[in-house]
Amino acid sequence: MKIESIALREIHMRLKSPFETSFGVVQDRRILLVEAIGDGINGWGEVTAGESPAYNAETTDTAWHVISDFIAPLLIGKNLAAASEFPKLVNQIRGHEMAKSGVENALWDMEAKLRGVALYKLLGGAVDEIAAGVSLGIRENPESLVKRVGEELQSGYQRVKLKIKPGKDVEFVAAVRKEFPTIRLSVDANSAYTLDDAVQLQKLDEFNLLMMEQPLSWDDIYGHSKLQAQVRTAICLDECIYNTNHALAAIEMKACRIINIKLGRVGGHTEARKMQAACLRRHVPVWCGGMLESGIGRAHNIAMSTLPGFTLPGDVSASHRYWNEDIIEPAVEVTAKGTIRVPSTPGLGYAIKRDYIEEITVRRNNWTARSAVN
Ligand code: OSB
Ligand code: MG
Repeated sequence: MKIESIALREIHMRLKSPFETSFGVVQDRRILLVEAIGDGINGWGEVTAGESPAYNAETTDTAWHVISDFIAPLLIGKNLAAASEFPKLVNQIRGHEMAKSGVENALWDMEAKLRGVALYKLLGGAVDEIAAGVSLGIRENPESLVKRVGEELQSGYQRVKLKIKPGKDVEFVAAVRKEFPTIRLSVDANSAYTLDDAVQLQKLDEFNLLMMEQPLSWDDIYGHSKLQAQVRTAICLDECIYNTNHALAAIEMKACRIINIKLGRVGGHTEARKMQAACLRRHVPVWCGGMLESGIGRAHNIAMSTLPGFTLPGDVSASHRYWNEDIIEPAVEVTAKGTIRVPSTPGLGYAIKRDYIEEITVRRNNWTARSAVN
């Protein structure tokens, strides 16, 4: 797989409605797309960094910098036997998992197309349909949240996750649980609590939640082990886990009983597969998290969710929940039973709407291998 050309671009997309988490509100997304070309084949990846360093340390702009000044110059002109060789190539670059993931995943799409197989098959996925869930932003009041949950359930979604923060937690969860006593329900605090809040978090135990996601600090695995000993609800780690070693430390420390795998946060498909396999061996369920992705990131999430071990519904939902117009065709849709069918054509399996992408591109950077120019 000769990497003859790399194109990095920033696109602007507006979410249909603002999404509020404990760390802020977002509506206007600044998304980086990576297109890698070689051997007459192209592949697409998406950088899932946020606009500000509030979820993790990366941003759209740090990823632009790291890809432009470090990753692309290393990769251009290289001949890789497989996309899984990419992490070794960029090993000298510390951190910046989301920047790396955007590039690596483009190579996975490219490799799958070169081999003429669907990406999910190349990854080792064994199912052609995945379970879909939704993540609901923080709301003004419990009534409007309950109404929204009802609408999502109507669409078939198999699990509902509620964003919470101090002051907007127990009352909201109680209202939803009262209206929907048997649904699969979870909460996500995005690091909004401290160990001093253990008594408050214990109150969530009565609602039979599937999990509470990342209640404590984004980098504190040890703190979560202290909390997990004090709550009955399974803790799921998101922000804390950016490689397989972190996952193993968390499992050994009993800091969580479930792990959320996000391609961007862990640096791409290669590390995600490794983590998935390590968790499967230890009987720790995993699921695919979301980062308000465009269709390209979503398509990668769908492919990853087919791997064994992804036994819980992910935050992978229909395109139209996020965007008036997605950048892939067909848009991602959810069946009445709350599943997403996995496309079987080579690569990501969706058509890329290049004209629309051009329209919403605000800046670009291109690299071409020297031999390709001559
Ligand atoms: O913690 O899972 C999270 C969105 C942005 C940043 C962090 C998170 C989220 C979500 C949205 O929960 C999931 C989605 O893409 O629908
Ligand atoms: Mg989360």
